[in-house]
Amino acid sequence: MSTAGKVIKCKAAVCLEVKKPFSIVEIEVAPPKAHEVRIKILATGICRSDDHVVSGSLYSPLPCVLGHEAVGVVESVGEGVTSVKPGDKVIPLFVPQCGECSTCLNPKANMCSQNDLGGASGLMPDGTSRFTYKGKPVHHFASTSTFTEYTVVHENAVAKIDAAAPPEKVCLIGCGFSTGYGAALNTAKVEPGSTCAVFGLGGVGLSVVMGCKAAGASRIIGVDINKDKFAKAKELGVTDCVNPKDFDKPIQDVIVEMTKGGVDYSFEVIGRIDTMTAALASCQLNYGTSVIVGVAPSASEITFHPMLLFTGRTWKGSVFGGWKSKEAVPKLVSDVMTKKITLDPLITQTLPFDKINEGFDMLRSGKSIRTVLVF
Ligand code: COD
Ligand code: ZN
Repeated sequence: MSTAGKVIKCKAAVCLEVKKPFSIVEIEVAPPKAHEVRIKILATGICRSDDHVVSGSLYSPLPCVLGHEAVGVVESVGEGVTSVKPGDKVIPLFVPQCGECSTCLNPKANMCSQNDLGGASGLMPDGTSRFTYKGKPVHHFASTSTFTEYTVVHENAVAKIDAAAPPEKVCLIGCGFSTGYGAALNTAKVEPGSTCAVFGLGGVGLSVVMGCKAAGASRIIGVDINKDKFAKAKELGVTDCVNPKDFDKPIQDVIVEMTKGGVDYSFEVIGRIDTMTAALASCQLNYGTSVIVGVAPSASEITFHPMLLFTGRTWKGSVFGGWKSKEAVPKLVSDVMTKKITLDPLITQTLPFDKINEGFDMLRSGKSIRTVLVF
């Protein structure tokens, strides 16, 4: 029996309060309104950004259905939707691509004005929610909300992908992999033969490493305080691993010494302001470029010596790897299908959706790279 046009009751992991485990409860998911798409989620990855909301360091209104890295199948579409239809395999997009705003019309930009990051409203673009729990509205998250059997997204926040793509793998294209890989290729534009330093060797940092390698970097320095991250990092292309805990001087001084002046490109993939300035100071004066990929806690502000920039370094940020989401995501999935990209090393666990709290515990303990939840 078709569910189109009807409210769907389904299971979701709702974040009711910060610093508390997810509550696995039954919610109601309203049908998609005009230009919206209701999606049955097949697989969703656990990303550190979701945990930043749970820990309270990143603000998003609660109660909320978190999750933003997923693959699903379109269940039904609202009036006027043309780019996807029921039955299509899709990836929700936490950075939408409306195709019409000044960002979308600029070939150098990807932060579409329709995004709900930063000053998060936790609502659909029309200012309402499609989720209800115990008769009260539940917020959306980052235009996506994937820790649920069914979600609703705006048409601008969903991309159709190859029907044959394995959901439990290509869900990483929805965030972690693309964010890191694109930071190296699109934002830094790493050149063959260059030297790079990647601060933080989690799922996103390792994807930066893969991007640096794909771009032909000849030396990639991996920086992490958890030495257990080093073996996999080396497998993926890191040439030198450094643990700041092993030195009694600032890590930037260690890197500048190792490289006789600093790296060409550095990346901060942790989300801490001290490592952001350390990454900047680790790159060459005159031409070094440092890219911020991590999101620092909502309330933080950075101070740094202006001389670091005056002497010629460039400091940039990268959201979703600089990719224009709706057009790039299907291509990245094709690259997985043709084995140009391999995601397997990034996935350390696949768990049933009900074990979401266990998956988050593994991320917090530093034991997992990416945990994928399947429905
Ligand atoms: N020095 C060196 N390494 C450190 C330090 C430190 N002081 N502190 C932690 N680390 C290491 C950890 O041991 C870990 O290996 C790594 O840093 C961080 O990895 P994870 O697994 O915790 O996180 P990822 O890779 O899943 O995500 C990292 C991000 C920085 C990308 C994430 O935290 C974030 O800020 N995401 C927001 C970016 C974004 O685009 N958000 C939108 C949707 S994701
Ligand atoms: Zn993410």
